[in-house]
Amino acid sequence: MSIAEVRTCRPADYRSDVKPVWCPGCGDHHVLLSFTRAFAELGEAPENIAVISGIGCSSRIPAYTNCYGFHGVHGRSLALAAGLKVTRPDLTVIVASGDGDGYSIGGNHFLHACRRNLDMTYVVMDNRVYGMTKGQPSPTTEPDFDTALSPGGTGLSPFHPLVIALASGANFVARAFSGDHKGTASILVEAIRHPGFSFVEVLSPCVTFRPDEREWKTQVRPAPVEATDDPGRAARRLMSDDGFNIGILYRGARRPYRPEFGRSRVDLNELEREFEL
Ligand SMILES: Cc1ncc(C[n+]2csc(CCOP(=O)(O)OP(=O)(O)O)c2C)c(N)n1
Ligand code: SF4
Repeated sequence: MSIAEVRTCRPADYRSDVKPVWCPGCGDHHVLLSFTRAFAELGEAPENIAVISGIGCSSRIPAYTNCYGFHGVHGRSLALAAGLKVTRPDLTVIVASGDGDGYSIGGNHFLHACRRNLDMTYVVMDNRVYGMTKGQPSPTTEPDFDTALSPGGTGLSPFHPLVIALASGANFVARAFSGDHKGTASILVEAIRHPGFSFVEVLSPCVTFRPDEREWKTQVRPAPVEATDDPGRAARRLMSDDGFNIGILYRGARRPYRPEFGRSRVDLNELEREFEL
């Protein structure tokens, strides 16, 4: 888009008039602020951006922006977004999800979206719990999460989204913290600008069902190392960190999937006629 077409550049210009219904203190309020800050910094007009989501508290985010939005069905945001990006490659496509939506029911789409490497940005607001449905453990919940819904803890190893993204072919991998909304906005700007499938995990506390996550603000820290273009090195770093290093971890150079790769070279009407009895 040319500079002449840039019409808005204040974060408030990207907000809709719908008031968020998130609990007071929910990290997702800050993620919304980071979205609008990032859009303003990019100078992209709202009608050139599409925010696509599934279902969950985090997935309410499209309604709170004035960009194009689609609040889809649980776990299917990436499939929806892929269809949109293939059809409208000119749009900036941002996909918003939660750890339940994106890693459980949507887990298979996650793998293949990384592999497919369409030029879009996937933001997962990870609160390590199913917030909207009142606190069930999610794929990223710690094994000792001991509640009435998971007595004695789950005893299950948490899913490692960043390592899985790297192994599956994501072209940009980063971790952010919602409380650092300026830092999150900068990471989002880089993720959106980076060609191919960019994955940003945002640690976003659920203060209602995980009040312990209020402590995250004392646990997060800038990653002690620069981003690498070596997925193996990035994966080794991730396997040895405690999940609280914030920053861009990996910038890859894989060529994004271009929609024209899949375009049929045959005339479909002709093909249909061939099969007519
Ligand atoms: C097919 C289907 N299964 C289950 C649900 C119920 N459901 C709605 S939101 C949700 C969990 C959302 O958790 P997460 O993605 O972590 O988002 P959060 O609410 O924590 O932001 C579930 C299981 C649904 N809406 N549709
Ligand atoms: S239930 Fe948790 S995730 Fe949902 S709005 Fe409240 S604090 Fe946020």
